[in-house]
Amino acid sequence: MADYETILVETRGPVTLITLNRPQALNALNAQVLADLIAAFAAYDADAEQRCAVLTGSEKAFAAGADIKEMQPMGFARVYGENLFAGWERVTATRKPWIAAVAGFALGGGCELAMMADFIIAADSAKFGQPEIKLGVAPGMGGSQRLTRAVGKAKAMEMCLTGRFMDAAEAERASLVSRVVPAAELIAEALKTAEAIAAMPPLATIANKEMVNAAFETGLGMGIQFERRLFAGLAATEDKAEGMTAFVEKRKGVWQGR
Ligand code: CO8
Repeated sequence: MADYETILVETRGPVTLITLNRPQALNALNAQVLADLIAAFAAYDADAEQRCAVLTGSEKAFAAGADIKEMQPMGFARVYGENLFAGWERVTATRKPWIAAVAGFALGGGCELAMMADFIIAADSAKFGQPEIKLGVAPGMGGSQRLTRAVGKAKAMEMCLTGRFMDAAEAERASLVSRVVPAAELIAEALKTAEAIAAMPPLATIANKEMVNAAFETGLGMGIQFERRLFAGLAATEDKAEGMTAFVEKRKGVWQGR
């Protein structure tokens, strides 16, 4: 397995566990973290044995934001000219599913990174926020768009304009996270969920992810057309034949990924 400077990567059977590991900076996201995550997610996506991933941080912080010290000297020419943050699109291009397991602070870019995941499982200690306004800026890694789509205008606007944090209970009520678990159980719960996903038929897994994501990119009619086409495509897979036969024969399906 490749060596990374700012993250730890381990595999647990078909599940890849990626842990942000810059404790001295509360996992602030600098250029090296981005490079490491791009490489780790690309390796995960390319490995046919790996079927679901979990991204997590520490007990204290999932990630406390983009690295403010790195951004401090950057003016317009660098931010715009170098297209700062565009590299995160390579993380969101991951085709296979991944879960963000969030404990502690998920602020600014940290909240935005969590929202890039297919869904978030939060520890009861989690705190989400977009406090960039206090630095004279605004979300730069998709937060103004993903947070608004997740929690609606009122909460997103209030969080962006005041920088206030949302705790785990509110995040669950607002549908920012799929569920909240005790902090001590966060990793075990996230891995258990990832294992359940990893046991699903591979092509159907990718199709389900693409369908749900299409809801954020298209109108209802086009989205339903997209779903119908992809659904029809799944009907041609061996795993569909196996899945339905296994149900009728009252046994578990055995997936081929074709
Ligand atoms: N960047 C760099 N270093 C950080 C960051 C960060 N985002 N967050 C924490 N750290 C560092 C601290 O500087 C400190 O380092 P040191 O010990 O060397 O001084 C160390 O991590 C520990 O942090 P604290 O001592 O502050 O820990 P506390 O427990 O007292 O406080 C907080 C924890 C509340 C999370 C606090 O650290 C904090 O407020 N952090 C910043 C949160 C924030 O504002 N995040 C948003 C960042 S901006 C962003 O994500 C996108 C901006 C896009 C604009 C781009 C324009 C160029």
